Amino acid sequence: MGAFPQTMYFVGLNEPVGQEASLTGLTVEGTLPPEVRGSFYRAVPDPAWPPKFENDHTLSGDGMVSRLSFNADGTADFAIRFVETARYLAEKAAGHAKFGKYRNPFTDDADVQGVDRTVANTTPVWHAGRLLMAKEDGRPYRVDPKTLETLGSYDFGGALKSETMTAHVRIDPATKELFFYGYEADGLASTKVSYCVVGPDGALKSEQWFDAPYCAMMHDFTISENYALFPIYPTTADLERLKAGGEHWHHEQELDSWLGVMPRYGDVAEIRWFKGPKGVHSYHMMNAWEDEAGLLHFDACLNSTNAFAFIREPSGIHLQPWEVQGALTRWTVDPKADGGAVQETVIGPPGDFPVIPAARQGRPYTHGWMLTMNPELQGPPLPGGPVGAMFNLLLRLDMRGGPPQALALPPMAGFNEPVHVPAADPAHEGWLVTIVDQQVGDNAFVHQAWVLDAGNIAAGPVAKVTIPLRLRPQVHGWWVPQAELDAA
Ligand code: V55
Ligand code: FE
Repeated sequence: MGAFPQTMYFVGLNEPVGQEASLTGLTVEGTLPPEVRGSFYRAVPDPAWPPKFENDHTLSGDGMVSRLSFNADGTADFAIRFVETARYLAEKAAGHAKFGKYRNPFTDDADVQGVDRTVANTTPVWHAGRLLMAKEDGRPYRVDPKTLETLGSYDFGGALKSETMTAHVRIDPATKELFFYGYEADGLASTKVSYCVVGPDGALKSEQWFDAPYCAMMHDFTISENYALFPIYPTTADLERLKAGGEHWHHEQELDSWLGVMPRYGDVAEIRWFKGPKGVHSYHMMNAWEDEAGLLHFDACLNSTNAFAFIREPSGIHLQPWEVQGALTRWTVDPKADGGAVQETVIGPPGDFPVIPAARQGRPYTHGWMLTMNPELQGPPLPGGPVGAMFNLLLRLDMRGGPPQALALPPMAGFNEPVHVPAADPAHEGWLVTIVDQQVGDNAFVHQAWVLDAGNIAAGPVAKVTIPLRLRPQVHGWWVPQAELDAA
């Protein structure tokens, strides 16, 4: 078979690695806070084989699950393995790619028609003692949290009807319930969306289906204490286009966005649709919460269009990356109203990968962290990731309006999405753990895990671990405290 395409999705930091590894006893430099004991799981797309199509991109990469464990003796372990999906195994048996374009099974080899084609590459989700590797186009794969061995496709013990579960779930900090949804729940380009609640014991308690206003890429959603909120942005799928061998997604700049709101334990028939601006798009929401007056606030990293060039370009939207406008944006609605328009307020800078403490999920919150591009950087950002440049500024935002705090990286270095680790003292904001990639020479990279004081990120890392391997950029991560791993 051929080589990987020499496009930005497969060169430099994005060059496929495909190397499974297990390292123990790595040195932790600095002072590791005692609370940072457990495992940081990461989902890393990494195509095992050169793609069938030259225009392939990051999101099709086979999922690898990675674990960075902080041990009792002050050392760290690192491991990474492929998720052995049905697709990965079929291509491994053949010795080359058999599945075609991103989310277009009509472009697959005839002999793999009907084989589960998800790549489980987006988020490691930990709930009720199970680790699931999720991607929005299919059901998750369960993996062993210790060995990272693949245990198979997961359907909640046969209970789940939906063919999909997205990679963005929400866990209520009080009830420990898992809230999730799946779009294109009964097939390609369908408007059917499943909405599910899983008990703290891991049992699927409810699954309801509703129709979205149109078939949209519903990458993330939110819950508040009393509501479930489903944003719809106009990145849309079309079955005829797929049958003709086209792209799964086109962005439609002239189509309305929507926010669907329902009581989180209610009936999907109660969903009220609030209208947002035309053409906007968000991958990730920071939080949703209710104020004392009963208004519902929905805080998202909103952009003027889809952030991914490989979605914009086939849609006829030709923009340079810096022409995409963005801001952390609040949509406020009265959940008791019968619909209407969202009230929009800019509350923060452009960027993505918002993080809050798990304990503030769905509640009013005082601080959030996110990644952005440093407007003052005197040198190039590090090329990599699905957008083409890695974020190089970490921000701590004061949601009450105080000034932000920032940690900047030098040119040719980038942050992956941090995870938040709570501190024992509730007055302490906890810790962030993030992988920092730095280019140090011609196709030479250093990858380190940094542990930061979440309340004082500007001080830089309190501890660092160098991972002596080539690492591809992650998508999302998850922190699992050691006590939860021991109990599972
Ligand atoms: C995203 C990532 C995906 C995907 C759809 O980051 C959207 C957004 C890694 O896979 O399939
Ligand atoms: Fe995501």
